[in-house]
Amino acid sequence: MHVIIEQQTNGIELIKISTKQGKIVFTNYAASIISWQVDDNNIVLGNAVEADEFYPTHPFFFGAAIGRYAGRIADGQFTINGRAYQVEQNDTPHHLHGGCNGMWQRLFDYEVVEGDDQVQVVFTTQMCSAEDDFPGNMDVKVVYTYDVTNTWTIEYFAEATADTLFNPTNHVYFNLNRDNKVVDNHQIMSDKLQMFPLDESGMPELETIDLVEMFGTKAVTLDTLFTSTEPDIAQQIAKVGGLDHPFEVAEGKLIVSNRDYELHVTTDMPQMVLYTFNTPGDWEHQMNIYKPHSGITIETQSLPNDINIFGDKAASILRANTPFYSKTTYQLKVK
Ligand code: G6D
Repeated sequence: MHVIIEQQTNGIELIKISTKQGKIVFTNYAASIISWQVDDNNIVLGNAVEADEFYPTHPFFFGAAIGRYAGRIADGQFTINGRAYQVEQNDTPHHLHGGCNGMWQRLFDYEVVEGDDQVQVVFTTQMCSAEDDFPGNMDVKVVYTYDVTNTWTIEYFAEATADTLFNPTNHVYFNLNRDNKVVDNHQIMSDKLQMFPLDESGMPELETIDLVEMFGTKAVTLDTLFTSTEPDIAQQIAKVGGLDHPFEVAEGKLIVSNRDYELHVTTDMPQMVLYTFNTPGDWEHQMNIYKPHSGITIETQSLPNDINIFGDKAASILRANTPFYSKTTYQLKVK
């Protein structure tokens, strides 16, 4: 294992880790993953060359740690212990991904811990109620481990001073294709593929669509979804131009694959949002080289807006002075 730190401007540092087969690059900006090359194929979207210009500017959450809350909260409003809170409506009229003072917009402190078969990067930051209007201040630690089995592990640790919400994720976009063509050829596979439809306001509804039953297979190609004439699916795909939907999979395990690779995702979070980068045109910038479906995110998290759906039973509630822990792994296997 080999680690190099590269300093760019704006306080941005790149942490470049390499093994015989793989190279992964993280940055202290939003504790982001910037690139992940296995056999010289980069499987994540990002920009290592101009990271210092790119990351503080783009609006797509590339590879960023997201928090306090991944996904939308309807109208930015929620109630905990009978008290109503209003957080930033940065995705009018909703709250999205922790708002403009969220984890995706800050420089983290970090420490590198080198072992024989793995390297860990321990990122830390503090979230303050005065900055983002969520209740309580919170210490957050995000630990990335990269090892010789081509596995990237994310562990989240947090503790808050008041009852609050915490629903972290990572917004990495994958594209397993060597030629970087769109991800429509990627397959999603699990014993259970339950898709949560979105209502008119973009919030998940609880009557899930069972894709395994609908398509009679545990491995569904994205193109099959995008061109499906099943009314329930066609309507959902048309609504957002692809996938931007929560899924529940069997035992938190999902495999995303193309002809050459299998990405094995394992999580202890209850759901995951699959987003196929449907509207990259929203950013007019010379560094925007993306087209719709250039990548797919697998955002392991609890259901967006869960606090307004399940109330006191929402998985995203974190009680005061109670440690939070969650783990997600992405392992790349060459076929
Ligand atoms: C997210 O779910 C959201 C999308 O709707 C948004 O457009 C994207 O981040 C940038 O995953």
